[in-house]
Amino acid sequence: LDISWFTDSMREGRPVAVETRHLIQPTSAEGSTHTLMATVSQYACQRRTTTENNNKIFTDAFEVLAESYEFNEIEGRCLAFRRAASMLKSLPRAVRCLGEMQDLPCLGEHTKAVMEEILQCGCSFEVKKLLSDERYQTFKLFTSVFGVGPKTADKWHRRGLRSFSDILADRSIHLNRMQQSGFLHYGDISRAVSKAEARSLRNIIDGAARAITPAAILALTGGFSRGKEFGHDVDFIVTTPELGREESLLPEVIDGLKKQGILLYCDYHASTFDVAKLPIRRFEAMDHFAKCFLILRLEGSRVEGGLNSAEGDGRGWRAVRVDLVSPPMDHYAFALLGWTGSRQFERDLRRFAGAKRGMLLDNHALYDKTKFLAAETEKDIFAHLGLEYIEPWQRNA
Ligand code: DCT
Ligand code: MG
Repeated sequence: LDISWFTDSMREGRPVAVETRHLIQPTSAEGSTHTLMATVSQYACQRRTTTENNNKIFTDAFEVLAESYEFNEIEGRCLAFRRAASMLKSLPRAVRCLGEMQDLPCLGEHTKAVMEEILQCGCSFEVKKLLSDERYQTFKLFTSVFGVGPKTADKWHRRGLRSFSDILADRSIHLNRMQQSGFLHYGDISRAVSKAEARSLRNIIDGAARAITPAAILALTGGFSRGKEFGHDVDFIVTTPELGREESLLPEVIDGLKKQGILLYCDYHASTFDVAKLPIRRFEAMDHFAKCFLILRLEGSRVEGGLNSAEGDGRGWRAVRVDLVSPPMDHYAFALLGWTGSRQFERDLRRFAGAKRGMLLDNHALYDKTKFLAAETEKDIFAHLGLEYIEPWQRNA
């Protein structure tokens, strides 16, 4: 996952004021509104969103605006643009005129104004201005480094630094281990990971886990489990049904990768998960399961059709970001649902659970008041929430 969200303090999971309007509107079921296209829910977990985006012209613009608000730590506006983009991605066709916007949920004054401008002029001048803005460009560049979030980017920007060579030449700057690896492998890890590369990594992790225990369970999560062709990393759940064994599994898998000589970077976090401390009422960006953020060396010879490499790169290998998480088996379904994403789908699942059902959902568990609702599969969790099941490939919200 994107490490910069360690510092992400979004108002995730908490209901916002606008929702009360939907609660008291007798004509709209579950916060839905009728439109020319279909019935569109304001919750991503009640929409089916494939990787086919018919409104890219709007959502690309919204992403620039959301990012800019994120850089400036204006969380509410950032989330408003992300939520609007997510809703548009679920539509079966492009929005063609102003009138069609009126009945769609998640659109406010600002988002509608941007869409109107795009419909009329083909682009948004606010977005154009941002794209050529020096501060936006510098933040974009700095946060593209593994281990650099908006706070660090801001610190460097304030010091007058504008390029990678500025940073690397400044002796007063101390890069942490993650950022050092980020710069070292910049070219490789800023290049997209292909599906074939993800498949090859799956075999590698599977082999490493099974060498430790034949009972090991490996599940692909994140963007690739939603059917994306490319990703910025590859996310897996690695665990075992042998009780308590999952605690030591991850360090042993890491050790195995090291012995193969393919471990380029490892940031391991031991489990801080404690059932006695559930439910966690405060939203935390990171769950408590054992996990590690890795950079692995992937040989081209192990990838069907070869590496997604830069042209003329004759090394025969590339560095790839891989995340592994290891929940205990009785929380497996919650971890799987949480790590499958998308980010917006997860946000809305939690928001829906709270606002519509008075329940508490996170990557660890689902609680109805103080009662833990057990689940073996993702389908069980959707059923507990009274939601229609949405397949992973329909969660690209
Ligand atoms: N996640 C989340 N909330 C966040 C960040 C991540 O719930 N703020 C979950 C959803 C996806 C999963 O973790 C993995 O995160 P990423 O790898 O960042 O997302 P992705 O969908 O796999 O995207 P990419 O294809 O770019 O890796
Ligand atoms: Mg990912």
